[in-house]
Amino acid sequence: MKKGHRRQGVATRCCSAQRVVLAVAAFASIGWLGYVAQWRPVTKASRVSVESLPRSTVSPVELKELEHPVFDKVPPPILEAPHAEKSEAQVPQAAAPERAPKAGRAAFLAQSGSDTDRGGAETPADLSAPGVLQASGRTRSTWWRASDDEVQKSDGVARKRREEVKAAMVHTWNGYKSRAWGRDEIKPGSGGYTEDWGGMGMTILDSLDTLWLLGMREEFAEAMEWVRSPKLDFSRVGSISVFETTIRALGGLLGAHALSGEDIFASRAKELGERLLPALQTSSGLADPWIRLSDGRSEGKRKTSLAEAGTLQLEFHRLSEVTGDRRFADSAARAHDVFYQAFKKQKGVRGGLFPSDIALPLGKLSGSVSFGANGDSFYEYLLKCWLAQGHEPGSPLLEMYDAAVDSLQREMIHTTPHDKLKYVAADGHRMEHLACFLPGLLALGAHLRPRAPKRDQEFALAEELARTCFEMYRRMPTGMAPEAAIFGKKRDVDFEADKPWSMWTILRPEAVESFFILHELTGDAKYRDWGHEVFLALDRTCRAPHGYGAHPDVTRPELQCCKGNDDKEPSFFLAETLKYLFLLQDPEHTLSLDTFVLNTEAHPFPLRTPFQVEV
Ligand code: DMJ
Repeated sequence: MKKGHRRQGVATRCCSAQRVVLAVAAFASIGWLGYVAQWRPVTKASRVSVESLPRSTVSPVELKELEHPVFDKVPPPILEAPHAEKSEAQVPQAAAPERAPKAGRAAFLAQSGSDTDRGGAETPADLSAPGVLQASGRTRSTWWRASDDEVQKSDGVARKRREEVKAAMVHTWNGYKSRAWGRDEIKPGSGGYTEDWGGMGMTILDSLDTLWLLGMREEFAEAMEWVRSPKLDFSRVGSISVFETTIRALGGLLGAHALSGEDIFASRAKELGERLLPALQTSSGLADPWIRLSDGRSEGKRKTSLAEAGTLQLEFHRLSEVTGDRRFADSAARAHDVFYQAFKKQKGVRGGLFPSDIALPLGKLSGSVSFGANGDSFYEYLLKCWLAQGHEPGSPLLEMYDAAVDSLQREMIHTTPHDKLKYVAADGHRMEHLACFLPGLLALGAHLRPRAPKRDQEFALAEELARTCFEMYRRMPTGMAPEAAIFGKKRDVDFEADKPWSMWTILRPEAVESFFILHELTGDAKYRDWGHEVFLALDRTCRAPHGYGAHPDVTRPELQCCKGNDDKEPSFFLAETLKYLFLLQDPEHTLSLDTFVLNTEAHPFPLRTPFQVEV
């Protein structure tokens, strides 16, 4: 008899006898429902089925067989949950460095030692407070190569470009506001809407910090009032993807809190975190991928992916920092324990590469290795969680990240014979646009690991891969990159759009995310030029009456965007694509990569222990 996938509403590390009793009780009530429930792929490439991806030779492993977790460390609390809501609508003016300390802050300082223990004025607590934006500046990097003159010239051009990006955000925000306010996503062609994320106004939650960063303060205030109002009611939300809700909604609320300091975002984040918590409290330690937000019940999914299970920890860690409640970080960190055990035993894991499919509830790993759909952000969060948790040397997260980068370079990087373009692929020489986050990650990883022996090589690879991602745009007749490209098919052509499966575009952010990070670290104006070209192509190809939408075939400019199935504007377009395009062209932005970590949906969280470049 097959078991249903159950919710475990109990402390995370209960004894096995309790587990058995709970399992039987839970199974009796909901087990058969879980058994019949269908798997729905929910990760990055929602239009690419899991089955269509190439399979690797990695053999399956039962994660459940592995030993006890080793991650006993959890972050100490920083702030208690702020609940002092304001009664009247306000237009927030700016982050407020002069703000009085929050209620729990003194307590945190008392328990974690004096400021001088952690290095003087820039204390961890100070940097967690709203207002940190005022203190941080440009990222300092070994690879900076722009002269002052070049910077000045580039900044002048960029200031004009950032206004064009802002105008695009105004266009799409106005469309959403007038046609789909409070709905998950607008249909930009017809002016209709979708409620694909459970009906929690996902576009609002995902866009808050973009509005803030683009200086759209009145729009931000309106969005904040909606968040404060009973219209945002998590208790009425049904079946949701835990991964998507965490990175978009929880991440969005926490990012808005970090930038504005408005308490309502912290209290709404806590409320949402409480509702998501049952999904993390499973017997395997791997999150239940789908639950009902209204009552926490499992949808009984029998599969998850590496990306879904390994892309929750940054948000829940931040939620613990903000609320002072360790349950969030503790519960999410269990998945990293599980993955570390699999890594140490090298059962089913090859070097630092993990298969992307996970069968539940036992956690059996199988399938292909991927830095695109189903795998990508798992690797991203190894580095980013290590950074957010204090970036200590010797951390298991860092060990896994180092191994992943090493294996990636040895096994998955290829070069085209024609223009010597580097690309990343497992089998089949298919590179997804999703994998274009990798140049940014590799560059950030090289920057943050001054003692990594091959960091120069990693940084050079990052720049080469970024060039390939740009070429994926530049060489298409629309100027937009396809969802995936096939490399190395013909000797004299580097790559082609993956037709008929993945020649469409859905306004993804990964390439411009990498351009932003590389520009921050090098000052090289070419990344701004590339971002601007992408923006112009996007504006030309995907603009619709009520926003921006998908295009069916980037090789055919004569086709129109935003019709039928392409009448869709993902919230990540506002959360990420437009944000990165703007920040890339914004010389005045203060989101230093040394003081902030951006989650996989581009929501910024201040680092409790800022990174300092070694000189
Ligand atoms: C976003 O939701 C996030 O970037 C996620 O990590 C991947 N998929 C989309 C963007 O493509």
